Amino acid sequence: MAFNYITADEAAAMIKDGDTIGLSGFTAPGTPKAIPEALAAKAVKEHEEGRPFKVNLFTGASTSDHVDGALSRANAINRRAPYQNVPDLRKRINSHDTHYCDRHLSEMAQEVRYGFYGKIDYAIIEAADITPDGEVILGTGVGNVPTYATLADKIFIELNEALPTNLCGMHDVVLLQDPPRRREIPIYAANDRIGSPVLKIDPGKVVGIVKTNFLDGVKPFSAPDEVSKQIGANVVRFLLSEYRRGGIPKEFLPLQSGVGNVANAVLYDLGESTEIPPFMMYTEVIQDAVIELMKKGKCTFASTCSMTFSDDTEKKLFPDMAYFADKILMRPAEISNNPEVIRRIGVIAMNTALEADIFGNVNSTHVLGTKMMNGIGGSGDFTRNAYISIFSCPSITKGGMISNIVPMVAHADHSEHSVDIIVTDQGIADIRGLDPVDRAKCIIENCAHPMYRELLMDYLKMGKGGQTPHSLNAAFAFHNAFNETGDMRNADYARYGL
Ligand code: 0RQ
Repeated sequence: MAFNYITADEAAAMIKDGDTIGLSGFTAPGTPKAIPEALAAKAVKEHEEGRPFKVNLFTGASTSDHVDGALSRANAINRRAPYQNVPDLRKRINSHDTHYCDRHLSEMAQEVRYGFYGKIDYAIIEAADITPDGEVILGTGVGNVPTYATLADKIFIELNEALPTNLCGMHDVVLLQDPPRRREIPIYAANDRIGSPVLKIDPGKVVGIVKTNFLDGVKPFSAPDEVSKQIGANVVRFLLSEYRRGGIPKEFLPLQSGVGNVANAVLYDLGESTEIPPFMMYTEVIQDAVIELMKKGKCTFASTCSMTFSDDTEKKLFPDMAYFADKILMRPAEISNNPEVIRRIGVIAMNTALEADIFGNVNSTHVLGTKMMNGIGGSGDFTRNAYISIFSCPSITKGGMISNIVPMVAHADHSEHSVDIIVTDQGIADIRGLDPVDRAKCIIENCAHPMYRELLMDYLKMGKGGQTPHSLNAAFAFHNAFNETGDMRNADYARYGL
């Protein structure tokens, strides 16, 4: 392959209004950085000169300010999938400037291959290295790049010189066959490798290589606050009691954990536990805390879609990557989040809710039922298929004006049929095997904040019969009270005739 080095501006100049672009990566790691910024600058110029310019953008998951931030500020994203978490893009989505299609992360690649999203014009791939015959050593995240690179008409590569070439060997790149020819995925333990260490692309499709030099820009997490610590301690208390009673096998099970303060607190407490044996992770993202667990020998292996490490950790880790080479595998999202594998190897899933209702349904995405926060991400892939599905959230938010436990969620991402355990700072509700009324009592007593328990219990008592005793006219009394008075404690059932 002739290495045709170009600038990010030259690459952006080739991309036209209406083009569809697939990016490598998953969260900021592995995601291209220079061409999207140049594209945003081009969009600003086009708009100033009165011409329309928007692209459709498909990724692995969230990206970074280089991508979703810059392009949203330029109002240059028409259609976007499958997950995002950048404030500027959130605004565009909620004002309908950007059409956001929020999908389960494990499904995006196959749906693109099935043709549900139209054709891909360009794939932009971040690489740590590339061989003349088109073997790409990917960066610190994979996402859906095997599919985007295969389907795209043309490819740009961002060769990121800040990445160590000894990332080689840490990827497990696979492209699944599509029905009716798909076979089982031969992963029987979290550390089984099934694919190639490199992404093979058609060198004839590469129109240009842009040299860059960026760390991934992930900020370190701040120390968990008291509420996160309490939630984390409750999750670990549940895992320990389940382990002691034999509900989790002696050798333990692989863990999936989200990102953020609670996930950090859980991992920290698990690391401190002398009873829980060393474990593996089968997850979509690993963060700094996992490195500490690996150094301690507590986490022996992590299958992931990306290494979402802070810049400081990347700086320390990159020279020492060989130590982690047999402890981490980065795989495409349709493998890291694959329902078949999650169910087979018995992953314990731990995710975060915005709100949960008294019957066990969970809202992960829509603030007060209407405003998109981030998206469902991989939470559905793991929750629906896990050995045990745990959701956590604080019992109250905004100083108590919001109860995170409500009569009925204002948007449902995970249903009562998939959710096993709900944890808040107040305690643990184990709702496995319970009928709806018993689930409601368990959640109210163990998870709701004391200031909301009576209101929730009254709602349950006023229920209008049936197996799930909702009063549909008052089901959103909490949300209506917040919208009208700024405080859910003002929920007034009398106005609904109860
Ligand atoms: O508002 O920003 O104004 O302070 O929502 O709330 O408590 O900081 O939540 O950062 O832990 O994210 C579900 C969004 C939680 C995330 C969600 C307000 C609150 C605050 C944020 P402010 P927190 P977190 C694993 C799998 C879906 C994807 C997923 C998420 C803001 O975990 O995106 O699970 N999950 N992927 O004040 C109104 C409520 C509210 C509320 C909180 N009930 N009503 N506002 N807020 N609860 C991911 C990976 O592995 C990558």
